[in-house]
Amino acid sequence: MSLIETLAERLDTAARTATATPQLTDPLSVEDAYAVQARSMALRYARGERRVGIKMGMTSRAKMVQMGVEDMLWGRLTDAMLVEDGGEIDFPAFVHPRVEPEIAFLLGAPLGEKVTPMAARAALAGVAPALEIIDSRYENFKFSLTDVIADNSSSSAFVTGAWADPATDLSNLGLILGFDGEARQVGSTAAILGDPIRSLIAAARLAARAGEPLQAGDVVMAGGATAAEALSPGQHVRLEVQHLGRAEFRVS
Ligand code: OOG
Ligand code: MG
Repeated sequence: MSLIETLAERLDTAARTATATPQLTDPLSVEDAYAVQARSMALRYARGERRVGIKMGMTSRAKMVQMGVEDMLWGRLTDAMLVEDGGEIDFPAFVHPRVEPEIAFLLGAPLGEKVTPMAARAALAGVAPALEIIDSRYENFKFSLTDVIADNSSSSAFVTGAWADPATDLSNLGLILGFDGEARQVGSTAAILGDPIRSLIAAARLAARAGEPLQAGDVVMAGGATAAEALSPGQHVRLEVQHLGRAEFRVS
């Protein structure tokens, strides 16, 4: 078995069994790390999961500072990661889950490698407040850039609120992430590359270059607008985004 395959299986097993694994010791290029990610996703697809979109990461200063990773990255989302708005996540199914406030885009048309902000907006069918549940498979949630890319950029679950008018200006909307009615993070969508639409444009470019261009029906998660917060059983998590609405879930 090649190194890429061995690492993909190791990370897939860590995710499936909710067991932390040590950081990778083999020196990987960014390209190799994405090859590990693609291979680990192939294992999921072979078990019947379906790719439903992609998530962007490290698109805000707050996330870069919290994780010590400065480069934008991306990962694949599958139908098995989608949690219904108002639904529940099962705490024991995760290693050490955290939640972060995001914006989700729903595409109504494909997007190619080079798109203008106007073309990106025109391709949208909806925008929504969204919560990403990230769960690094590495011990202590510590990783290098290539470690986290290989680990599908910590993707584990996501919740999207009701889809709102895609013409909504997302450049500076206030947001509050709350646990049990108490604010934990307060921020603005402006933290996401100055305007989350830029994250969508980057997603279109990266997905096209990887040979899987964004399609109608795909969901794109723009990346955390604030630092992520650790989850514990029993919590009720709610995100409110100005003019857009809310998204929520419970941790069981
Ligand atoms: C890596 C994933 C980053 C985001 O929104 O920036 C990410 C991590 O922080 O574990 O999802
Ligand atoms: Mg995220």
